[in-house]
Amino acid sequence: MLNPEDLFAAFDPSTGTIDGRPTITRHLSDLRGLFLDSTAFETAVGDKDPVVYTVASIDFARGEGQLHCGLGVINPGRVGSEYYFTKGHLHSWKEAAEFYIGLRGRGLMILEDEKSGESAVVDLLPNSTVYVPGHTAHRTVNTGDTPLVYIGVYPSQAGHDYSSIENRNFRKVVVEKKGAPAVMDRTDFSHQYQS
Ligand code: S6P
Ligand code: ZN
Repeated sequence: MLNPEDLFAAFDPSTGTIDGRPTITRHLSDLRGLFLDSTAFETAVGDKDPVVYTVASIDFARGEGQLHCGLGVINPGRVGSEYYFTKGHLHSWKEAAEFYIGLRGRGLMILEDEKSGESAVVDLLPNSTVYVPGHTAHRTVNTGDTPLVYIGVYPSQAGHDYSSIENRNFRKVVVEKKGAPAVMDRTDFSHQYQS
């Protein structure tokens, strides 16, 4: 059925909402265990447990060949020197690729091949796209001082697999160094925070 009311969706990049569609909100406490500095993390969670990001999604069409999309907004912020980021995931249907489209702000995507562990860190900027191949874990990082706003378009059957990321995390971290974002190997950093 070509029902214009289903096919059209108005979104607001300022609020991160899509008219009539659900939005999920991730607070800092939802990211426990993923940041390098656990002491800075608990301090930052504090009483207020700030919102790190929201994702509104359009998922009315399901099945082979169908597409979903998400409108993500990551607030600016850091835990210690590490910039705010998304949980990160593989797709449950491993072959599923995804296009990210930058709308506002500036950030990076950390990509990691699930088999070889090869990493790439790619700019996510307005008027640009990032292609996430299948079998590639992806995390989005806001390296700016304004909200990072983007859209992701992915097969309806992609799904989210968060568990492998929660267990081993990404090999690359993005930290503020002398006022600018720097990409480092996690192994070069983590010893500083081990007690
Ligand atoms: C879904 C797509 C995005 C993310 C969003 C939040 O495949 O990649 O819509 O869901 O960026 O990230 P995460 O890792 O918390 O799902
Ligand atoms: Zn995805």
